Amino acid sequence: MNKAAENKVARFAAITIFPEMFAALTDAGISRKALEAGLWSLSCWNPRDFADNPSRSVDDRPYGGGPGMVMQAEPLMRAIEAGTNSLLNAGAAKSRVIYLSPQGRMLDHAKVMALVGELSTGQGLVLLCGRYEGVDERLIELAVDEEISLGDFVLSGGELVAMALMDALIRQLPGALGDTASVTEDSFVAGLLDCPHYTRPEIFQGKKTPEVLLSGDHGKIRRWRLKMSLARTRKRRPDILRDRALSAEETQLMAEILAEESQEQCGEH
Ligand code: 9WO
Repeated sequence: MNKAAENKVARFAAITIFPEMFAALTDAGISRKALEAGLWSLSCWNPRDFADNPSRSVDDRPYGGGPGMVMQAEPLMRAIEAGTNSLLNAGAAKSRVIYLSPQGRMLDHAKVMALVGELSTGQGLVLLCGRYEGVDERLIELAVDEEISLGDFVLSGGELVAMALMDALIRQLPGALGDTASVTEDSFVAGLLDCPHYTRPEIFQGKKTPEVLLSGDHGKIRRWRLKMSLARTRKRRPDILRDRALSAEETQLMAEILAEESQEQCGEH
């Protein structure tokens, strides 16, 4: 395969003591389809395979005491080097190591698109999945380029976060979704929350589908959806609207929303 064609593959390497977890990504849904289409590749590197003790342990007690165990730097470093080399040998132009941890910068849509851009230039991503109480800090200083968080909570390990990140990236790869419009019209792409969705039956447990969606008037439907997105974002995530400029149409819709809201309040009093 020539270099240009190789660069179309988004290359991942995961550093994990639970490689079998990644079947969730390789064996189901859009990510599976995209894998079968050759849009991405994953190799898993188990630190246990790089341990130098017969029991293949990769953790030890924390210096300074305290509960739990810490992942040792040595087997992790060897696994990261093996993963990095595999990406480069497979045709990646270079690679970066990302550690999934609650200490990282929070992932958002802009970051997802930036990483998709890096992958499309042929840069591989090595995803370091921690376990136990964490990873020896010196390994992070020496081998990790960036820490990424999904939010302010703690899981049992970084694998589910690595998979969530990969899923967010894979669905943005050109050709990953059957309907490419559904990627661009997605939640957050317009910088707003998604609008509500309805499908058959028209009435479910007495609750009707909004009339406008049955009207066939596509201009009206588009405006209604945008208005619902604005109203939802205002109600649930006002922080998003504070950071985002509104178009002329959005400003007009927002005025309608505010007018309807103050009318409702009058009715309550
Ligand atoms: C476990 C623990 C147990 C007792 C006291 C303190 C403790 N801290 C941790 C901990 O942070 N464990 C982490 C598990 C170590 C790194 C991998 N793990 C992880 C990553 N859990 N949650 C994430 C994560 C990553 C990105 N975004 C959200 C959560």
